[in-house]
Amino acid sequence: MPDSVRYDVSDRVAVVTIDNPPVNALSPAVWEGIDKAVARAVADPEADAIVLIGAGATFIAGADIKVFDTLKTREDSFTRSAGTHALLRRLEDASKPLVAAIHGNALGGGLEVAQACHFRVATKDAKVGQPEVLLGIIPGAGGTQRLPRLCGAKMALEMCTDGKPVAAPKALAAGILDHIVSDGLLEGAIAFAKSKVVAHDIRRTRQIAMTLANASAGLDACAATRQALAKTARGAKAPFAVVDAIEAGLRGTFDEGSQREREIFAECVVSTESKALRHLFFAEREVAKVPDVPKDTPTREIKRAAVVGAGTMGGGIAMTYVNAGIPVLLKEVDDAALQRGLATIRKNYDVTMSKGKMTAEQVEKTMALITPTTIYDGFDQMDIVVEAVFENMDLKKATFAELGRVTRPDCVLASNSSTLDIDEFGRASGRPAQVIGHHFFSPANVMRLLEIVRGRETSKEVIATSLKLAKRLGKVGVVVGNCFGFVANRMLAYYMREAYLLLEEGASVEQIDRVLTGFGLPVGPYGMQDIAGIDVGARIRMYLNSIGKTRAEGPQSAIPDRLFEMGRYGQKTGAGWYKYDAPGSRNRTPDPLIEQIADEEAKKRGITRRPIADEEIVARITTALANEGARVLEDGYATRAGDIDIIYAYGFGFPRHTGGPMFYADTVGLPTVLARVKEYRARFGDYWEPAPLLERLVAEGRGFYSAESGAAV
Ligand code: 3H9
Repeated sequence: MPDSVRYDVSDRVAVVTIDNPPVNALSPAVWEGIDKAVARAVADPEADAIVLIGAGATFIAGADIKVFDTLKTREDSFTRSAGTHALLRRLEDASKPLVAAIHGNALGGGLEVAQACHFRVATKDAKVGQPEVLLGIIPGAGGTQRLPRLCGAKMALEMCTDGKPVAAPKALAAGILDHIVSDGLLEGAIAFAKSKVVAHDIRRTRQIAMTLANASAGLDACAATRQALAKTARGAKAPFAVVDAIEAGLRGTFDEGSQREREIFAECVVSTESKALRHLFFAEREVAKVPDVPKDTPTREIKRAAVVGAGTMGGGIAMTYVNAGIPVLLKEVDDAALQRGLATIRKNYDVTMSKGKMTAEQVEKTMALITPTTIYDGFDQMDIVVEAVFENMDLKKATFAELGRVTRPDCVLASNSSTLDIDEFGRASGRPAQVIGHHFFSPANVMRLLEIVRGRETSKEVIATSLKLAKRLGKVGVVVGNCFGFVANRMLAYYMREAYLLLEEGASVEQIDRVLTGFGLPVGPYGMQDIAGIDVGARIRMYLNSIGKTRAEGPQSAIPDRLFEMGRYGQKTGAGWYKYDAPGSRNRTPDPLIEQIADEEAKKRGITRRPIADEEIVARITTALANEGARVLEDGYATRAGDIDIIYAYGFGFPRHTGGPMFYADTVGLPTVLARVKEYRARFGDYWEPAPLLERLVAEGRGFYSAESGAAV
């Protein structure tokens, strides 16, 4: 038997322990070990029942995701899944009560193994889930057939399409679990197993009858789920595939449903969507590893924080800290600004409360962690200060100079700047080693990305502290270099340049937004600007003009500045790229005025506007991102292509099923991407210049990730 599965007998119960750190993933050896151990227990005269338990902090977190890379074709995957299905059937057919004892997580294949056991007991804080959809696949070890038999199709559909884990008490009420053990999981599981021996009780999930009424309600739930997914899962296939598999089990027998599950799983696991999502899973774990910042770098504990500026960003950042239980001193210049900021925070919490996500008591407790102030008293007690004043170099430098005076020497001084030079803040503070960028994305209390910008002199301790803090704040921290716009906004400038030029050339605001949301973005570039504020970009352009720079090479469209001059800042003023019912309203309609302005600007630049195909919009925008991403990588401002993909997935909602802009470029094929850059150069001008890294990779037959660039999308 492999080392990863142990066999013992305790009190006439065979205990099969899975010990495959860190998360007891089901590697081929673990599958085999479980199979052999259960067979041994069935044959063991010393054992009357069997308990399956995980060593360490968890039960089983699912199949070993890396193993999916070895499945090259649909046929291969289909054939191999027959083995898994047969193995689980052998477990289920065990002639002695078989009990899964769950702590930590039973996810994916882990929950499917538990479903094939006769009973499931768990600790109160355990979680169970079918997160396969988040990896672009469906449960492939019987989960689409057994789970609906345990908890009903409606809940199974929910769990399998949103992928979110369910807490043990809820799982118990739903019938997924049979018992919650208060103390001593193993002892409790053994006692439970013995009670089943006495009662001669064995329950095989696949034999739970699916009544006509249940099947019919289940089919209704399938139809409703498909309808809901059409809005929430645009562009993704796996969520729909999982509904198909569950539906097959409602229409046919367990065996027919299982056969369909295998076919669908085999299709999904070799899809680009699944490869992209698996890539993001590992990329998200890689970002925490910064090559020159060793794992054992000392970090500072953050017990108290101050936020300077209570505007939209400052308020959201303060909420992020107090939500994580870290008290915040919130500073503004005067009482009026402070009260405005606090009122917005209160309003946000009221919305959360109205959705039932927080109780009134929780809101009061959280709000009480914010201490408003207009002076710097108490800043000498802070472990970190986050500066979130207006995006203005002089103002920020003055703030950092003050922070250098009022804080302790070991206090981390973070800036929420979205573009400006962190090193200038470092110099102004007199403590450059302590200064770092913490670029939050709006709304700061919601968006998961934290761009951690290291300055030339930022200490490794401050970087390691920031990464640890990001996790505590519930963010995905990605360390980037200090260039204008850092990684997220530097690349975004090229995305926006193309969006503006496409408009001048003949596409409409609605077409561009429609095409890009169809591609999977939550909001198109124009809708996004109307939310963020057209004035924000305009002020950055003005600052850049004043220092003789532009954000992205190429023609600078005058249209956004014309809107700015007209006071059309977006949703907040009731007009921007769209018209809104009223200032602050989200109800928008297209505005013919934009077309008129686009016509005028096109004429000025000698462009004859033309119909633009949807495909050209996607190709121009994604090519601009990949080409600039290659430059960012070559210049060393991002550590890995995966870091860029994570930044775009979490900062801008770049569709996860594409794997991010760099992975997407690989799936399109870098030769195609390079050919497009060259074509655009010929059509539009030299500002479309291939990134040297892109040219080199193509010459070497490689992609950003692999030697397999050129796979079909
Ligand atoms: C599946 O089960 C399909 C089935 O239907 C069967 C079909 C036949 N495999 O996240 P962490 C690694 S699909 C391989 O930092 P946490 C991870 O990369 C699977 N590796 O810890 C990391 O490695 P490193 C369905 C895995 O405490 C280390 O473990 N299951 C796997 O923050 C620690 O991970 C899922 O989708 C895996 N399955 O969170 C669950 N899981 O240290 C995926 C983790 O080298 N896992 N690793 O960077 C999770 O959601 C989280 O890891 C978990 C722990 C919540 C378990």
